[in-house]
Amino acid sequence: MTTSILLLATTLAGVPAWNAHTREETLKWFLENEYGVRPAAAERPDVRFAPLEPDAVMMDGAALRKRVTIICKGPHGELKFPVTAFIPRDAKAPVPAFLLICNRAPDKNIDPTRQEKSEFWPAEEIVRRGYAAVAFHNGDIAPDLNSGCTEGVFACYETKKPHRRRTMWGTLSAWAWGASRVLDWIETVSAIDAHRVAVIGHSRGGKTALVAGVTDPRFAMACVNDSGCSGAKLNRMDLPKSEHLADICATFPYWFCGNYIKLVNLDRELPYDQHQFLALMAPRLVAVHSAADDAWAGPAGEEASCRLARPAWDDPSKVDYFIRPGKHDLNLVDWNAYMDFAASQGW
Ligand code: GTR
Repeated sequence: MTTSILLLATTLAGVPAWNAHTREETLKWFLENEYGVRPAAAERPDVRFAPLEPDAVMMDGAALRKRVTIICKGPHGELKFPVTAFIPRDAKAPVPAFLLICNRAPDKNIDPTRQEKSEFWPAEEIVRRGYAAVAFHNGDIAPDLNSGCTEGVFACYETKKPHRRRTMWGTLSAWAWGASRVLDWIETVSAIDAHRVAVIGHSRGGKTALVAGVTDPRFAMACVNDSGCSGAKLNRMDLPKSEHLADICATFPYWFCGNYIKLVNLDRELPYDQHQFLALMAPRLVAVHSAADDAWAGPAGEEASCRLARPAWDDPSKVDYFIRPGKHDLNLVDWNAYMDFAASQGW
């Protein structure tokens, strides 16, 4: 016991306080050095919604399915992407919603027909518990490829240049931007309470859910699942089997802005650490989940990050940390825990 406390104290030596800088300075640093800065036109987008199919009663009468196309017009082009929502039909008042950023095959995981069901998006169970289940596919916003920064939403808001600006938004920021456009639509749906929308994602989607929550204060909750490096995980805690900045920048440099590469191998000397990004969710709700066998994501680093960020909230119960047995995944155990947390907060 004493040894483990000592070990923890040594590994976490030098972690900056969550409030080492002002909120504005902290956000600016994370945008300019990690996730990138969106162009002004993308922050004030021209958005329209068009029905994709007529509304349909589904799930044996329990849900109304809405499908829309979200259309965003940028200075250089137009982006259109589909969204599916299942809304409980028996609610007396507008319901809270969980908005999934789906980073897995959409036909298998967010099937609007419900012929294919997956624990990654247990829409029937979400509806049964009284929440709207909303989902879109990250690849419809920008492809998960190193060439992606010239396609999708980037092609609408950026001119094609041979080199990316050092602070140009990466794909995590682009996918998070997509979640905000879905929230624009949710604000027009009277059956959903737009003041109680949780943005949720797994792994790269979990990092994205955190970026979405931090950059869009309209999200009342962020559910950050197995997000690991550049998500909830603290960089300072050196967990040998976990992903480091050198790994993530070698494989997925385009998820970030160009400046991030400069921080490779500085995991333990950075002026900021991820708990300070997490703390930018305050005073809103945040739930961070880990899986015990997910060494690559570094569960201990995700837990420590929550512990160090928690003082940013007057009410520490608004930061939930949960770890379940098993591997890297988003499954029904996670969903039930996210929904239990939402219910515990009166949702
Ligand atoms: C891994 C990556 C992680 C995580 C994961 C995923 O390969 O190194 O950071 O994002 O992919 O999204 O499945």
